[in-house]
Amino acid sequence: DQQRLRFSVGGMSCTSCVATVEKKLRSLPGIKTVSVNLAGNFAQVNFDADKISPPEIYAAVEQAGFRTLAQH
Ligand code: 9UX
Repeated sequence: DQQRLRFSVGGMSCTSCVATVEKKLRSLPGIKTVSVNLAGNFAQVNFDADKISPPEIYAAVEQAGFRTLAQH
């Protein structure tokens, strides 16, 4: 099933940071759409829950050097 996930991303201070986060997210299996908001410090993805989970998505962004926090 496709699901939407929105989460805070800490440590993005420029458009290059945004590009890094977007590239990382797009490289993951099961990610369908990616939107990263610099001013709002958040990211939103649509993903296939059969292929990837939110903790795996957060871990990938953190491996790229940013902090994540789940949003409700
Ligand atoms: Mo440029 Mo963004 O060094 O943290 S990539 S500020």
